[in-house]
Order: sequence, then structure tokens, then C-alpha cells
Amino acid sequence: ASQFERIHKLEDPLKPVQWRSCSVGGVDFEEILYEKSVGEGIAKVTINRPECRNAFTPKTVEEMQRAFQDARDDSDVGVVILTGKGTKAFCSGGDVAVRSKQGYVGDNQIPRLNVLDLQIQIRRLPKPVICMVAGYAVGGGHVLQLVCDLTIAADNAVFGQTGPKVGSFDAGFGVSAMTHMIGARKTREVWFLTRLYDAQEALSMGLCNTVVPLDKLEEETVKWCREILQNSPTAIRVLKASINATEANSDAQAMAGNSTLIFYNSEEAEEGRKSYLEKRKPDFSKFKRLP
Ligand code: S0N
Repeated sequence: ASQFERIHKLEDPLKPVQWRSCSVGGVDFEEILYEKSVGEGIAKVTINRPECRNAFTPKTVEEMQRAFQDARDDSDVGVVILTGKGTKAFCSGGDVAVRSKQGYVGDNQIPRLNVLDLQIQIRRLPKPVICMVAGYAVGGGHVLQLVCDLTIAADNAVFGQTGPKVGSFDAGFGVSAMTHMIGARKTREVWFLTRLYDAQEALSMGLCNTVVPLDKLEEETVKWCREILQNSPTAIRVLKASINATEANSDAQAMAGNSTLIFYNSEEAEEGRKSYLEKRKPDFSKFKRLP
């Protein structure tokens, strides 16, 4: 190893990490877990709805927004891990059961697409966000992994977009971030065919940074965090913003979000949603392809 490598080598990269649970503003979380590592600058946000493959509701998103804001404000935090509870899924996207014609409906009955704000929050966060994926990262869950800065996948990870099957799409960052990452040809394939890709395929496409055995997932992710934490926070901050600046912007995302909202009101989108909930194949045959 060169002298440079020797100087910068982590002393104990695999040292076990100790997590402490955090609330924000004295309020406990219900649909996520929020933790920070003891004595190190890592925060971890875990979607905690494993019974539905960590699908998110407006409340899950609102809680993630609060946690990410706290991680941003805490100057001891230098990197954030975003993950899902359990080994079956990182996240299966929006909770189809609470999708209405005006968006996803929370406890207060207000329909929202607040995950779009979360996407922007992750991209604007001046600290790297590492997505740690075990199991499925599909639909809006896959878009979340796309907007994170890095993704570490377990060998059981499965990636893909389902929107055109369930009456939905994310034509904002779901398209722009993916096109930037894997190119237009592959992006068309992912969105038009709605296939699912295993971890090795995802790696070769450039959808994730590395693939590790499931039982080493957190260890490896923490190692990546520790390497980042050794480096200049300002350099990392500017580089993150600069890399994101080479992509489509938040205005394009807002336009795309508005199109989804209008689409939800259509019979065609309803067929996608209903067929998923009724566990049957959607029948889009009666919807015309306009010239
Ligand atoms: C994840 C899949 C592949 C897992 O399959 P598996 O392991 O066979 O388990 P299942 O038996 O299918 O699921 C277990 C239980 O979990 C429920 N469940 C799973 N996913 C969801 C979900 N997304 N919403 C609600 N429930 C879910 C199952 O119903 C099952 O429940 P029980 O045990 O009671 O039967 C597989 O489950 C799957 O394909 N899931 C659906 C994936 C999907 O289509 N997601 C939604 C797609 N749309 C979005 O995510 C869009 C959201 C979004 O981000 C967005 C952004 C911008 C603009 C618009 C949008 C938008 O909202 O469209």
C-alpha cells in the first residue's frame, strides 16, 4: 500500500456499530425507526411497515421528512442510511390501499403525494444518503433508492418499477435520475416492460454500487459510511450538489407529479390500482392509444 493509502486506512472498519433510538421534538415515530450511531456520525432511517413490504403512507413519508430534517440539523451527523425493516423489502412504494383519486390519503383524510417532497429533501440534504437494500426496492421504493446518493444491495435484492401495471408512474426523478444513472435505453426497458432485476443485474446496469451477502449488508454499509466520514464534509457537500446539478431539476419533477395526480383520477389508473388490490391481472384493453 502507498503511504497515502496507509494514512487514510480505517483502523477498524468492521467494528460493531451501536445504535441509539431517537425521537424528534419529543414525538415518537410510528411508521419508521430513527437511530443514530453512538460516537460516530451515522443516522439511520428505517421504514417500519414490514407487513406490507414497507409500503409508505403519507404518515411514513411525513415521519421520514422529520427524521431527515433532524439529520440535516445535527452537525454531528455526516451520513444517513435509508433502509427498510426486515429482509423481504426495502420498500414497495406507495401503499396502494390508501391511494385515492387525488393521491395517498393519510389519517387526516388529506390526499397527498408528499413522497415527491421527500425525494427533493434527500437530494438537497448536504450529506450523503446511502440506501441499504435487502429484498424488494420497487415502485416508489425504487425511486427512493434512485434519489439516494449510493446504494448497497444485499444479494437477495430485487429492483424495478411497477407503475404501468398498477396505474401509476413517476416521470420526475423516477425517470431523470434513472436515465442519468443507467442511460435512456435501459430506462425505457425498466419502465416500459416493468420487469424486476436481481441484485447482480442491477449492479451491472449501474442501479447499485455493490452487492454483498445479506448477513453482511449493514456491516458493509457502515464501512462505506465510515470511509465517507473521514473526508472533508464541505468537499462532500459541494460534490453532492454538483453531481445532482447535472440532472433534470425539481420543476420537471413538479410537472411530472402533477401529471400523476391527474392520471389518478382516470378510469385507467383506477383499473391498475383495483387490479392490484383484487390480486388479478389488470385489463387495460379498453383504453385507446390516441394518435
Ligand atoms: C413488493 C412485492 C413484489 C412483494 O411481493 P411478495 O413478496 O410476493 O409479497 P406480497 O404477498 O405481494 O405482499 C405482502 C403483503 O404486502 C402488501 N403490499 C405489498 N406492496 C404493497 C403496496 N405497495 N401497497 C400496499 N400493500 C402492499 C400485499 O398486498 C400483501 O398484503 P396481504 O398479505 O394482506 O395480502 C409485491 O407486493 C408488489 O409488487 N407490490 C406492489 C408494488 C407496487 O406496485 N407499488 C406501488 C407502485 N407505485 C408507487 O410506488 C408509486 C409511488 C410514488 O412514489 C409516486 C411518485 C411520484 C409520482 C407518483 C407516484 C405514485 O404514487 O404513483
